[in-house]
Amino acid sequence: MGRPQLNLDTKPFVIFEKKGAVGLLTLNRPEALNALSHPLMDELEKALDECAADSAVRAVVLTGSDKAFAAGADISEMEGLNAAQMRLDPHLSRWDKVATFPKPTIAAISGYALGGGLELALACDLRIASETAVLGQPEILIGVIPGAGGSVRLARLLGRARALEMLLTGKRISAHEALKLGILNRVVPVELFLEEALKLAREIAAMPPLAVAAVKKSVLSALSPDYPDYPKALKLERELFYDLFDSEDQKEGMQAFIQKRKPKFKGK
Ligand code: DAK
Repeated sequence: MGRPQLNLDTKPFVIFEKKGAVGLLTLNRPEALNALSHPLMDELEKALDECAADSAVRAVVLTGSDKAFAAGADISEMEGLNAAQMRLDPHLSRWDKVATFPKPTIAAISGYALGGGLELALACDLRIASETAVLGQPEILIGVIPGAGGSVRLARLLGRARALEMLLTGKRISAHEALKLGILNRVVPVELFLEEALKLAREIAAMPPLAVAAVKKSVLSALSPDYPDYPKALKLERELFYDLFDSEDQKEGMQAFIQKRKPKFKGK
């Protein structure tokens, strides 16, 4: 693995601030466009645990910088691993923590939300974006597929044709396209995206907590009868994702990214 397992920097990779009843979590790894490394996700997990345990926190806003919400999982940490190693890596279950978080979560997105970054936003309950946001699941361009729910959640949100177009081309889409597709709740000018998300979070945080929890539980369970195979689908996606780490194309795709060159795929 290319990157250290600990945050050896003095700055936190996740800044946790309490804004009244709202927990604001800001991803803070600007030099790598908030790529979701092990140390960053460790800190995110810890901050989420604190928010879950603190009854004064009634809603959570997850954000990045104007330039990047998050450009994906950290490719340099994954590129050399095989499928067995990926399966053993506890890092990858952290996305589930956001998806199953007991309090309402809002992603405030600006700039890049790609790969695992978009999956993190899709794991949140609501999504507010700036006009400059760029969303996509580019995993196919580096020889893999989404592994943290992207293909399953987009299929549910967008339907077969539109999800497959995004996933099979790896194409990035604008905030306005994403709004039209139903991925986002709303799009606002860049200087307002965080304030808009905090405003919505404050509104929800002011609602009765038990009712908020009940609404969230009810909506999540209301979706499941329509998708009886949802957990199975997530499991299948993850297995397919892991298997790709035994392919030459995954090595080539990720090495090419790191060496800043075009990959040559062989279908092997
Ligand atoms: N990983 C590592 N480093 C990254 C990165 C990433 N995903 N994205 C950007 N960086 C780093 C770049 O390497 C560069 O570092 P230096 O060269 O300066 O050291 C720095 O951030 C700035 O990036 P660029 O120089 O590339 O900046 P540009 O403005 O030219 O381009 C870009 C921005 C976002 C278009 C480009 O950086 C890019 O294409 N990034 C990669 C996007 C991508 O492919 N993302 C998907 C990664 S795969 C799972 C959970 C999650 C996942 C899988 C499984 N389970 C639970 C099973 C997720 C997988 C992924 O996300």
